[in-house]
Amino acid sequence: MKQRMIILAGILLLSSCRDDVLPPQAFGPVPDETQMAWHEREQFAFIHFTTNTFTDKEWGYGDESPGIFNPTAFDADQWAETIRDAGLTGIVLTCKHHDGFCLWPSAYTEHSVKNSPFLDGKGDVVKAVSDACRKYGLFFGVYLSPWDRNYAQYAFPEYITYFRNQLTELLSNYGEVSEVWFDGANGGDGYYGGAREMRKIDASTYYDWPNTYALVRQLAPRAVMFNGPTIRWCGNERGYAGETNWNTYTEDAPFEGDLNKRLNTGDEDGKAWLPAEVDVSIRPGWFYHASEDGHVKTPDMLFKIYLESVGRGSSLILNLPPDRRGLLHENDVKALAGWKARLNEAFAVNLAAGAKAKADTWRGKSKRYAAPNLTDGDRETYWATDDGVTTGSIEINLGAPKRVSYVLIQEYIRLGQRVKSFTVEAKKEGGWEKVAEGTTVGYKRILPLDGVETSALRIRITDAKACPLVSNIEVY
Ligand code: FUL
Repeated sequence: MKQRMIILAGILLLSSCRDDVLPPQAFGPVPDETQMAWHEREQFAFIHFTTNTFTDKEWGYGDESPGIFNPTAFDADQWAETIRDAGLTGIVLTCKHHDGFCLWPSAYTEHSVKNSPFLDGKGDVVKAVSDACRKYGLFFGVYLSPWDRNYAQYAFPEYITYFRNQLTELLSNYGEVSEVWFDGANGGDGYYGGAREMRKIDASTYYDWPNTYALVRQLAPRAVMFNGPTIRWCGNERGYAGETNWNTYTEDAPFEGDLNKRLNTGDEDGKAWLPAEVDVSIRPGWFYHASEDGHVKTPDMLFKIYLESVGRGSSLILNLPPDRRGLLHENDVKALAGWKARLNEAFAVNLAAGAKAKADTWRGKSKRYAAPNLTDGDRETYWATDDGVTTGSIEINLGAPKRVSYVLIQEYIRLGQRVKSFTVEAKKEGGWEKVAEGTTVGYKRILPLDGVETSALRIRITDAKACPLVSNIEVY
């Protein structure tokens, strides 16, 4: 009898483990590995530093003497340490802004640090910053302005070779580069080797971008390209992604209307995975101006930016402009520390970690796609529904009544972005009460809940482009 029981239990166990449920197929465009790594970097620093720092300008004309570039207490370690401590994951440095001045001793121009008093012309800001990034565990990225107001041949074919030579220097001599930032600005007039004139180019043809992108792919295969083929601009410089934010976009679709708004929300049925990066400065300007020392964004303002960028499925690039000493200013350092404290406080204890999760439906009734995957802390496991099922309801049991201020949801975007709308409900005496709702989710969505008291939350996916795949739910 006992033996029969054991055999029966064995058969039952085997049949419950037998799992021939097919995994969901990718739906629409999906991120490649470089884009996936970019999503996971979440928030990072931008550094704007050049002769503008010393002329008090935002856009140098290109006739600035390299002699004015002279930071007196330059310390890239101070930047990197501050940035790491603020929870930022890397630095993208303006190696050359529109004025054409190079922060590294480029072999192709005299307009660089090599002709400045900084370290007697022996300095290399790009090297110092890339070294500091490695030392503090940060990724390193380069901004190389396509528009160059110093170079005599700008607007002529020769400049394209010059631009690529400089890109080659940056991508060959400073270790791994994870992001290349191609600014879209093209103002027209400039010094241009003394010509001092207006030069117009057709940005869509002049730069021969496909070949430059190929060069980046060859020299820095793991780098994403901002305002290029892998990352799009979010359409504003005020620090927010669209409340609806699709990672998909069709670059060459005929379009009339508000392009910046479209960049902000993406295209629901876009042909390519082209997620939006949110660029914003901690100060009103991109470069340091002493007159803006009193206008550094507060921790609360930065926190709001975080919720509306990273919290809407984008990555945030927060600009921190070093001052004339070559240091991040005390006010900026303080604001960053305050912001980090604010983040630590808001997201201190994940009330959903290991919490019981159940769903009204899951793929093939297989354990592999069941609700416990949502709270297991493993981003490679996910809850999924059957093909053709585009709604579903998930319940997270918090054990006891808790005060909840944020719900964080992540889609398993490796197989495409799917969720179109969802609601969050809190369990109340009389039943479920809707406390928040959203449209897209994407890599990460954070919804503020206003401190609701509840012992359980229900997340209902109310519409999706294909069967939803959700990898993670956190509750704070
Ligand atoms: C803009 C530039 O013109 C600004 O100076 C700054 O670099 C910003 C990030 O992008 O297009």
